[in-house]
Amino acid sequence: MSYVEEVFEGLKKKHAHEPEFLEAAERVLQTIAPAVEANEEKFRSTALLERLVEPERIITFRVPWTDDQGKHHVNIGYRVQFNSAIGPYKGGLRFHPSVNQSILKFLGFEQIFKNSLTGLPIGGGKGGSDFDPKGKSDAEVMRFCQSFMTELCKYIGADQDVPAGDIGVGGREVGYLYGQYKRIKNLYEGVLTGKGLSFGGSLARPEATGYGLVYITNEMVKGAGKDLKDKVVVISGSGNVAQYACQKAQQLGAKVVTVSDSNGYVYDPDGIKLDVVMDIKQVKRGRIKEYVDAVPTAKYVEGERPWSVKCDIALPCATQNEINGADAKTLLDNGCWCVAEGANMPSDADAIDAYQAAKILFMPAKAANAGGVAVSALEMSQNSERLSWSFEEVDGKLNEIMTDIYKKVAAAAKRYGQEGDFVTGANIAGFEKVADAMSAQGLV
Ligand code: NDP
Ligand code: 2IT
Repeated sequence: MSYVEEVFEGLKKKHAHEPEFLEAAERVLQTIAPAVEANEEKFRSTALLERLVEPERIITFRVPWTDDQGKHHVNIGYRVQFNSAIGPYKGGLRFHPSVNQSILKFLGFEQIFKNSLTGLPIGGGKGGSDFDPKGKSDAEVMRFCQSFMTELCKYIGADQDVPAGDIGVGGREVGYLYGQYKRIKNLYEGVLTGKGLSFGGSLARPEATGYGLVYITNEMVKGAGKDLKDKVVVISGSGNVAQYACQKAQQLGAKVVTVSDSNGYVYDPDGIKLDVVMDIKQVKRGRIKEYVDAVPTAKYVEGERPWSVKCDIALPCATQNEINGADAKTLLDNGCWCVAEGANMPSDADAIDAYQAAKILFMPAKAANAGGVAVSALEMSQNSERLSWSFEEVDGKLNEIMTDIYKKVAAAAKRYGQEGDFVTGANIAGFEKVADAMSAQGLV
């Protein structure tokens, strides 16, 4: 058995009850195999892969809070501090009822390689809670965030672990979390990113993931001798990533025809009106079906995802495993020739097999959505030097970083004889830097 297979077999035995984590680990281990084989002796003798797949630390805690009726509730809070070889743990917090240790380990594991690809000094982590912010009042969300941070603050810090947003955690939540951290620790430091502009946030952080996704998609499309002008784009989700992916795609001349949420999708053949989406999601905190109230010519399809809509480019921006093999086949049958992942692990293994068999352009999440965490790292830099950069400066750096990631990923794929296979390219390019740092730092 190869070293990579051995490590994966061991992982399956230890963590049989963590399907999402095993799925992410298997895919990474499989694709980095050629890079591991090139250094097998050294990696095996230092148990490098065994260390890579085991988090440095997982913190789990209870989060008690009271609702507006005075009823008491308890949720579970987590922080997975996966790998600090190249910098402080860095990664978002997810508040969603589906959150469990397996999902956070998969996200934390992916984050290691994503953060490495940005070229910035950030390690990998992820956290969150099974708390459901949907339908909760502001006061309830605030009390929950305060309780969550009362425990989490013991384990994080500007040079230790810097959380940010993810599903269910946006500017409002980051604000409440930051306030409570400062109150308890009496420290005004950049311990969270995605902060408001009045207290140390970075311009262009809200836009960063969606913009970055479109910047790298544009590079990949240009690499194939095409452009985004007039291309039909299907987007899933209608949250932070989806909204700004839609905005940048439209600015580059593409026509975005769908957005969705967990209840269904909207198809607007004339092009999605982003101001309507933003009003529903950012102001009213409503459901995407309300779109058709404002735009009666659009269609709302309840209970389905948008993958049956004919498109050139698909940008999944909602959640993991939202495109399965059958969905991928539908996309391909309808002529889709490019998929780039705004969400983390939105395509399942069958879907990726289908894209690769059809040889379409495919950029996996850890490269495609790295713009968010990259600008988070730029927010950390601004906080350290106690300065704020202009929107143009941050956005310009984001564009450079995404272009650089595209080049790195394409070059690594080519180096291992897999030209155009950006899955292999992203995993190997991300892995190499982390492996180098881990090797240099000894058995820790
Ligand atoms: P938001 O909470 O802002 O939006 C999430 C969107 O996805 C909502 O439209 C939500 O619908 C939908 N969604 C969530 N869960 C499900 C589900 N189980 N089934 C169907 N739809 C679902 O989150 P973000 O936009 O920040 O995150 C979206 C994705 O992007 C996630 O995979 C996240 O990990 C990833 N990501 C986010 C980054 C960031 O900077 N925010 C950076 C890199 C990746 P509903 O309201 O109905 O739940
Ligand atoms: O998945 C991700 O990269 C994020 N949710 C953003 C993490 C961050 O620290 O900005």
